[in-house]
Amino acid sequence: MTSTIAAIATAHGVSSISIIRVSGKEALKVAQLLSKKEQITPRHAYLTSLFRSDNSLIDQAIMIYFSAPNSFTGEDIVEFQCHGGMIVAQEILDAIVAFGIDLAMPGEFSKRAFLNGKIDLTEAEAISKLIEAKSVDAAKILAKQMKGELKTFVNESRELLLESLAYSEVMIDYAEEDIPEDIIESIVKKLDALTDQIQKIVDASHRRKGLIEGFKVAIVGKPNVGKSSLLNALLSYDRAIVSEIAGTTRDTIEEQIRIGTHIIRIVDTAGIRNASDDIEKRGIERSMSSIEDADIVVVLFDGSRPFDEEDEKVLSIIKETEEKAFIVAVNKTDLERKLDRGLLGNNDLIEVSAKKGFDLLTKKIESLLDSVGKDEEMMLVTARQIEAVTLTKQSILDAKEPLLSGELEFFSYHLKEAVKQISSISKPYDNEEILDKMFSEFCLGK
Ligand SMILES: Nc1nc2c(ncn2[C@@H]2O[C@H](COP(=O)(O)OP(=O)(O)OP(=O)(O)O)[C@@H](O)[C@H]2O)c(=O)[nH]1
Ligand SMILES: [Mg+2]
Repeated sequence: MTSTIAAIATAHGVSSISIIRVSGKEALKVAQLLSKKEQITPRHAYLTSLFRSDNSLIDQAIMIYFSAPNSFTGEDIVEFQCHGGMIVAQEILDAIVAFGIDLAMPGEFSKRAFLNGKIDLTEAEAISKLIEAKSVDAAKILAKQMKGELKTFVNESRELLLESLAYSEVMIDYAEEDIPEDIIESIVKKLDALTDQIQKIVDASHRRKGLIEGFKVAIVGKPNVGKSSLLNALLSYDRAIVSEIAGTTRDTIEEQIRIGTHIIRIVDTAGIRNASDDIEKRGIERSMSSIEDADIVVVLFDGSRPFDEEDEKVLSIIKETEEKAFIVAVNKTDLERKLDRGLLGNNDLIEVSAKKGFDLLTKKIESLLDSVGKDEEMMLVTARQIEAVTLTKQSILDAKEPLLSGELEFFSYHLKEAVKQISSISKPYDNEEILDKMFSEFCLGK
């Protein structure tokens, strides 16, 4: 028998209310013991006092009972909305545990919802990622996934594979007959379309990963151009040390800020130059890997100094790293201009001053980020989902060769693999271990 579990479902810290969730057979009894109410009607919000087992008062709270199977987990659930803060919710949870109820593991409520058929894995993962989402665009995409968009794609792909499989199985039974050319052609066409679609979804999901995890924006340039000053200005506080000495920043500094509807990670880096100092060299190595890791690189130049060899070096690095989104910005525009912009190539230049203003830069970053999330097309939101469709695609490709050479047993074998892989997105085939791993990444009380 599964135990009854309880957890605080809201974040710790100061808040106006906190929610405690109890799920399982004993949930109703917990509600009765805590509130001292005999009759509790499902889906009715009770304003009630809650008591410890020694009858002392804990808090006044809203209590709602959802009877199985009409609840998130499919089990009996009781939720208490109590006063917020660090203490009350913990006191209520302690009282519940004192009645012999278990503490929930992270993601255990969602796992029960899955096991009881209330949600499939794509919906569970969408819920979990929605909590982490770093942009409004991601929230929109995930809301659609929660409503079953990915589930529908999985079902339709599966149908298509099963149709081809069924045809092949029938033909195996009539081994002496040749398969009509046009039928093979139409199967190949359908399978090609599916693998193309899968590849597009995988590519888009990689490109748009930052919508959920937060895009990374790195500020790079030679020493002393004002990278750390710009970081501080973006954050509105003095996070990084700024000085007129070149080579001040030795290590990368990463912080979160909100730009438009996105929460991004902004990285200040050590100035790139031919350093002789060992520590500075290591810092510069980190600057180079920040360029690799970043979704957008802001390449900063100092407008108050003439273009020099160090600027040249920074420019050559951008040229080597193709397919990255770069923004070329000229800083210190509040000072007299000494930089010959013609030397910066054909790049669009954004003028900023860490001291006087940098609106054009934040607008440019915002528009680049918006363009990534603009079309709310479907995306895969976990490594597990990406792996499953990639394996599906591989199995379909493996199936093509034997189909063309008339080896239908092999074709069927690979197609069955593909069906198994695509189905695993909604329901994994070798259950328990995958489920435990997946749900353990969810947050507590979810
Ligand atoms: N007038 C003016 N001075 C600036 C501006 N931005 C930065 N500075 C000055 O330029 C100097 C270098 O600034 P930093 O922010 O430390 O430069 P950095 O690029 O981080 O330098 P490293 O960490 O050495 O690579 C400091 O004296 C800043 O006060 C600006 O927009 N206008
Ligand atoms: Mg610096």
